[in-house]
Amino acid sequence: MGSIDYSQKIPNNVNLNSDRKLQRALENWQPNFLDWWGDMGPEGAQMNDVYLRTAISTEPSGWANFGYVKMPDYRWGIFMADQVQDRRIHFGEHKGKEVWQDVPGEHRANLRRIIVTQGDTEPASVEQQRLLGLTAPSLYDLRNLFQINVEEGRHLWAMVYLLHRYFGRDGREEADALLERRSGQVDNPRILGAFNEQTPDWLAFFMFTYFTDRDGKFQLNALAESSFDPLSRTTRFMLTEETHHMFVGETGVSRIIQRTCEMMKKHNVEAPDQVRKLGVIDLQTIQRYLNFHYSVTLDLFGADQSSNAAMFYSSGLKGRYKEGMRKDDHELKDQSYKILDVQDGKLVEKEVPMLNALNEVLRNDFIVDSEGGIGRWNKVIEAAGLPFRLTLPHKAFNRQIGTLSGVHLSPEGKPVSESEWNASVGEWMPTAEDREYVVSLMKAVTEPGKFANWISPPRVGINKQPIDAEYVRFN
Ligand code: BYC
Ligand code: FE
Ligand code: FE
Repeated sequence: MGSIDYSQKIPNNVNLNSDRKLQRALENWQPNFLDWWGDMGPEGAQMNDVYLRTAISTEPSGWANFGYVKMPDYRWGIFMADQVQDRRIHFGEHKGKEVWQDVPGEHRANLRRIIVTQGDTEPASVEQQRLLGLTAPSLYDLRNLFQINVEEGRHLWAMVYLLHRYFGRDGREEADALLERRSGQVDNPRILGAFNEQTPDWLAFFMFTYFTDRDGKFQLNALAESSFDPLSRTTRFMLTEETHHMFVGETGVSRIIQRTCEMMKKHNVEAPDQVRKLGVIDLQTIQRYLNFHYSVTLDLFGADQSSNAAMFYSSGLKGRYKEGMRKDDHELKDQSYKILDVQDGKLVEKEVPMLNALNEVLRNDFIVDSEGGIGRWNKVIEAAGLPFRLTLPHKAFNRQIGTLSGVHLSPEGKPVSESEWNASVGEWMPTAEDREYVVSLMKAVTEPGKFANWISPPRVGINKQPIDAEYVRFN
């Protein structure tokens, strides 16, 4: 078990050739996916040889193989983690029963909706990142971008397989629609807010992969608990790939900070306009980007009180982060949870039934996890002997979804009026001028081992290759 059959048109470890009808349906979807990739995938560099990892097995030890691939030839496939023998439902109303190998009729619409929402984010992120290859600060970074892009494409395959295999005709229609929506398009946008924002520069890309891919980590972990076993197995394998995406984000931001601090020390300057004269990104702008990406990502967890969330949990469709390690009854019926509410423009705590607050529970787990990287980024600034510190803004800052969308708050959490907000928003969130400045730095560096002025080299290369390896070969 675990190994992947690459002799087939669609690589897979799900015995696809034992179901001819399904195989044909997916082989019909495949050229549409490739057309979408051609239109909306990375711009400009599709025919280059890229040093990519490809999954060869779903075993945690040695699951990937590295080699040069042209992106359109990447072997996108369908990979599931091995089935766990005698796996039981371990939360919600069906606790203790066997997990489902098929979709129970009464949960069909909700499961489809969860899978479609998850699936929609994957191509959306590729669309958001499609121009970044034209301005990569090094071949190392270019390769990492492309690695993430092909894997998000594979995550789309993972959800499309579930739709085709378990949801019949409406599943196939949803799979087609996943290739039709477009990030940021007014008529037919992607489903969730953050996936319709632009990712116009590499600072935005690294913030996105640090924060928004981390929403992926938490949502996938919650889905890995699902009683619908194929969803659990699929998402468990996706999580293996996700780790690298967040690594790219964390180290990318860290390397930008490191370079900025180096130049600040060398030239003994601290004021943002002077820092910019050195061709690096001032720490204040980094903080504003952080505020933006963090707050739009918090919105991805949904409303703080959600009857959907309660129903997803009670019926066993979606668990909590690390459900199995929590010491409670895993039904949560009589429990309550404190959330923030807005009263007369002020924030107050409010106790609500925990089942209805499960989006908030997951959001809080995400917040704790996000803090780790901020601490590590601050260590870089501290080591340079500079007083500046990055912080996560208040949870209610710049929110558009849920109760907290009803209040204006400073990043520190102070309620402000609409006019105060308008007067200060340029200090708190990236301005058009900030973005223009950052974009002005974005010039492709294509010589192996060379890095743009505004970012430090990484500490190590990919897969034990040297930092100056030719990670992308231009043809
Ligand atoms: N933008 O009751 P609520 C990833 C809608 S990222 C726009 O709270 P629910 C990745 C909501 O649809 C992981 N609309 O909803 C990362 C609902 O609409 P209706 C993605 C939003 O269902 C980087 C209404 O507001 N996976 O993998 O409890 C690169 C009421 O909301 C938003 C998942 O999200 C928003 N931000 O919670 C690549 C997992 N938020 O019904 C990939 C699957 C909410 O009133 N999804 N709405 O029309 C879910 O579990 C849930 O759908 C959500 C929303 C947690 C997202
Ligand atoms: Fe993904
Ligand atoms: Fe990802």
